[in-house]
Amino acid sequence: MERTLIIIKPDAMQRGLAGEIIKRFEQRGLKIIGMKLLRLSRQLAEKHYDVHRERPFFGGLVDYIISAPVVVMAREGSDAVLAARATIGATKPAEAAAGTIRGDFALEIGRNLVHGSDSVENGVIEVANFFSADELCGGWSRDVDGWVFE
Ligand code: IDP
Ligand code: MG
Repeated sequence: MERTLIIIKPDAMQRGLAGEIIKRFEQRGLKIIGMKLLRLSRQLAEKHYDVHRERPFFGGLVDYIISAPVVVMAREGSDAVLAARATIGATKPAEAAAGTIRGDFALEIGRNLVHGSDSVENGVIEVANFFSADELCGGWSRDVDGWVFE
């Protein structure tokens, strides 16, 4: 079962878009197994974006992601990574399709509202970086009528 880490970034929080973004994932049918509000430490932000450490925008990216509280969500399901990325839209918001979160609400690459894990492998790693096991809530599933709680 795939997992993906979603971060509602500081620009989305500042613009009051957290509810809109959560709504879109909920509508999409991605099962939520963890959600919390937190302010990232610099250490966690640098670990999260480690793959971009050598890029010129790294420092600004880390400063930005720690600049305000963010909502982090763990979502689970088959194809969760691909489905979440499709709901989020292209990294460069100008290229993001209308109907995606970035395509509907963003234009600046440095202010693209939301993070989603980019691979199945990274989804598992990123969820583990942000959530302890006892913060994750399984025990529910989906049938044709919607969510079923065991
Ligand atoms: P992603 O968020 O769509 O996975 P990545 O390429 O992993 O995109 O980049 C991580 C984040 O770094 C982006 O979401 C964006 O906020 C920021 N970023 C990426 N490229 C640039 C850039 O060229 N200038 C400024 N910020 C960038
Ligand atoms: Mg990425």
